[in-house]
Amino acid sequence: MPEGEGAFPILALREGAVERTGVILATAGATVRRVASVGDARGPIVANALEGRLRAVSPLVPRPADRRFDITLTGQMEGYEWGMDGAADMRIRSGERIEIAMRNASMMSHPMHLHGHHFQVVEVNGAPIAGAVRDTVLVAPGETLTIAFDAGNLGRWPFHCHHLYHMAAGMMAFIDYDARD
Ligand SMILES: [Cu+2]
Repeated sequence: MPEGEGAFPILALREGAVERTGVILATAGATVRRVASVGDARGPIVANALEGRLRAVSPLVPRPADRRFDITLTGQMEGYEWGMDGAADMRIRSGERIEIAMRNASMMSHPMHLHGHHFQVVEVNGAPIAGAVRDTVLVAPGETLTIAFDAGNLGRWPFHCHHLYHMAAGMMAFIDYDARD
């Protein structure tokens, strides 16, 4: 909150449209004015551009990937089927640097979530970056994004779209540590 007294709208903008909604945080006694539900400008389109501007405070030590998976996110509203082509058999070993390159061939954004690890965004739409460290990243329609992590947490870990209705309709995969570890 800013210093001092006042009322501070926190607005959610509709993507590509003028509608908005939200809450108003106000100090005691502040005058709370009505905020119109329609703004002057359209809300921004959610794409990978913002992600591409982020840089990690504590990035991975740069090194070549030992193993890379190329995954295409697929799906359509008709028939409501969603998929992760190329993610059927993702086996890794402890100590490896892993890269997962994702291309979103569908018309919707997918928040892709990996269990058991934090990963770094290392490529957005073809541009290599030392990007944000996360466990979930949004992959926008028609765009590409690559994540990297150091394998070191034995197990069988879900890697999936965090829209649970996409996950239930096919956007579900697993990263499996090789049993020889
Ligand atoms: Cu999804």
